[in-house]
Amino acid sequence: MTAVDTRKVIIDTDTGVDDAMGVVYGLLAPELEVVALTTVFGNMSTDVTTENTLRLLEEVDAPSIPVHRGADKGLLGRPTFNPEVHGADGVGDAQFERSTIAPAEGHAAIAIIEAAQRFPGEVTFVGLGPLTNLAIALALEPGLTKLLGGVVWMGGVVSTPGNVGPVIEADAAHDPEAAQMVFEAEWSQPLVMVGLDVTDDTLFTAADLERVAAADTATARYVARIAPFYMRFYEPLVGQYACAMHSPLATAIAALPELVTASVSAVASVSLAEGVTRGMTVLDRRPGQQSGARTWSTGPRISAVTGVDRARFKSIYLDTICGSERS
Ligand SMILES: [Ca+2]
Repeated sequence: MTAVDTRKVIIDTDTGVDDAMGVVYGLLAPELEVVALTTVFGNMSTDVTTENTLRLLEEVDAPSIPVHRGADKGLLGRPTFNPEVHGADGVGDAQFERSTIAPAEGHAAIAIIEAAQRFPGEVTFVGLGPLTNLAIALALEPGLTKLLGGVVWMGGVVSTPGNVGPVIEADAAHDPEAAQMVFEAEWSQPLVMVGLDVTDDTLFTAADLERVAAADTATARYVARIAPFYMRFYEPLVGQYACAMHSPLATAIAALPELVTASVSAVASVSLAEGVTRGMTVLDRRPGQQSGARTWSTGPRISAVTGVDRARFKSIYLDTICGSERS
């Protein structure tokens, strides 16, 4: 084995099934060092997502990773939850016992700022839910744009259908104002958006579940326990017993940026209007804007992922979760 350069990350999560599947990968990936987990509302209330995150750490025997509780509603309020997608407990009705570990002191937004100040330029923020905690941190410490090493976000969609509305993705829809604040910030590296364009057809299949269920690791046992409910939700949507690997793919891209095979560099904004487009991520892809021949929009560009090496990702993800050597 060759030594791997590790990247420090904070994973901000609204734990949920796919989020949990992403977090456990983050904990095991040799390229990543998880300095903290921060929780946010989204799939479920922050009480539930925090409990699920703490319980996850116990299940996979990583109880020393600090978990900081974060925002329980968007900047403009009105939280809504998705128990029909993730189960009444948010983790596939897996019936876990309550966790015995407590959240760490301090709000998620403060934890993000403190970690970035402690390791300037070294920490990547990996967002798996609404961007509320990062937006609050940015408002409290505008220098965060330079202190963080990068931002990778599972959310939004460029040119494929939405999920919680015709053109909107759940994490963007949960807090459009926060996403807009984060998009318009001048990050030291362009924000990497891992949206439905690439996550919707990256599937965890029945065969994958079978392999994970047969593997003898705590993480594999945990994933095999939470995934079935989510797979049943997705079954009529994708035409097979399988689920989208939203958060696992984003977490893996934070670890292995070379998994990205195509992306769009564009100025991005979020629709804040009431109605069917609220939360829509809008990228300026007009002719000339990409080449610089015309500057239709000004401001920081994001890098929206539109292609990934899906086979490589799946292989790495499953090997990691199952405790196998990477093939
Ligand atoms: Ca999420």
